[in-house]
Amino acid sequence: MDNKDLLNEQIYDHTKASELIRQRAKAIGISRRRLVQLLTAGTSTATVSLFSSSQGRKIAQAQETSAIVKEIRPDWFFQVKTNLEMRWENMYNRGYLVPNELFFVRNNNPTPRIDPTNYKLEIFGDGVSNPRSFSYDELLSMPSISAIKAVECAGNGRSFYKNTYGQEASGTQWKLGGIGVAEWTGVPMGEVLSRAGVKPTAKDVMLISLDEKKVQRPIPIEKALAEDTLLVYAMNGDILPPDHGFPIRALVPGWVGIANIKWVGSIQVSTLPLFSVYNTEKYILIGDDYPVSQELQEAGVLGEITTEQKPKSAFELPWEGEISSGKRLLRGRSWSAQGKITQVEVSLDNGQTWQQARLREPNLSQAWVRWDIDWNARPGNYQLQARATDERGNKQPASVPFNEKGYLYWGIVTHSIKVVSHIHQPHR
Ligand SMILES: Nc1nc2c(c(=O)[nH]1)N[C@H]1C(S)=C(S)[C@@H](COP(=O)(O)O)O[C@H]1N2
Ligand SMILES: [Mo]
Repeated sequence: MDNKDLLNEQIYDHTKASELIRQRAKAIGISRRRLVQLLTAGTSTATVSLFSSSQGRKIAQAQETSAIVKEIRPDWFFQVKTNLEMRWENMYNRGYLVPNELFFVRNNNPTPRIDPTNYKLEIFGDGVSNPRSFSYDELLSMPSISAIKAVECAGNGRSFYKNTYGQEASGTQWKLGGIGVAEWTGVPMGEVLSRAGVKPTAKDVMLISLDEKKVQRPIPIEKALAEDTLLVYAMNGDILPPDHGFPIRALVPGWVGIANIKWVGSIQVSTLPLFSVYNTEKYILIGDDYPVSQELQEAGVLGEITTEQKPKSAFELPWEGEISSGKRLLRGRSWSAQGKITQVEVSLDNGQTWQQARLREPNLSQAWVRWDIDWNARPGNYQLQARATDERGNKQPASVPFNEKGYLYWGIVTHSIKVVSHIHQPHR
């Protein structure tokens, strides 16, 4: 395989799955062939249990009160446990970037409070010849770049599986606010790794967090050394806020949200494949309509591992409630991890008729595009829809087949809105 291929998340995940099987088979002292025989002879439940012991693992529920540092205004966010979903209507009055205070938060554990004066980023493992650590000040003094990129949760849009199939996928029931775009400033990860003497034989890089459960997930060395993979210390021109990973988080552009590890405390560089539950048990597409490739099937893996996100669209409107009648710009945004958005169509009548939306600059790859149409909104009930196409030709479909964990929903979403006659309000 060409190493360039490993920049593609899906190819990397396939590679990982085969490696995992070989490793597990070896660990329990049976040949890979025998393992495959055992697995294919068993029921599918047996296959699941090899890869998903998550039923047995009960993640302690974090105290809802102290889990998040930023102000949790109910008009800014929907809160689900330790997560904050952005309310899209607030983006109507904003620019391209999501301000830090409005940016969604996806926390498996409470936000840790880290003192930057004691902070050390540890680089270790057999893939570096000069294992060493970096202080916060050292990182800040290194060459840095800024990149405008989206971070999107793999489960963004999950609740629409229920709307479509009447069956709830497990996990946080995000509508479409599990995404944000920011300008991230940081040191290229490759710069840090090269100062630690990264070896040409290095294969995988594990980003390990300082949070309570030490959330960690590997990326291939190829992605770690990519020019826009960053160790971030600033967000939209401010010091990185605690909930978004202060003092240092990873930015892994285009890959699912979980790749962007927050509060990074150490980085293991290995010449051998590395694994974590975040790419072997979670983030897997399981369902009747998600046939497993021959390769994975032979390896005994029950589902494809989640891959790059496809296009989605959201209106800058509240999900419930009313708007007043009159001429307005109906606005929204569309995005795809697979490239720029090339076209957005909008329907005011539940998909019967469509019109082209105007795309507004900038339209950045792995971020999003703002768009609008003129709308003379008359009183009544509307079923708004938007469908985007990206430069790879992915066009949002009417629906997306169900998968148990509810990942990667990119179907067209119906946004009901009631327009009421405009009542003149005196100036306050
Ligand atoms: N240490 C750590 N990093 C993490 C997470 C986490 O729970 N712990 N959540 C991940 C997930 S699932 C997502 S979608 C993004 C969300 O980034 P944000 O909270 O800055 O919006 O962070 C990722 N990084
Ligand atoms: Mo996520």
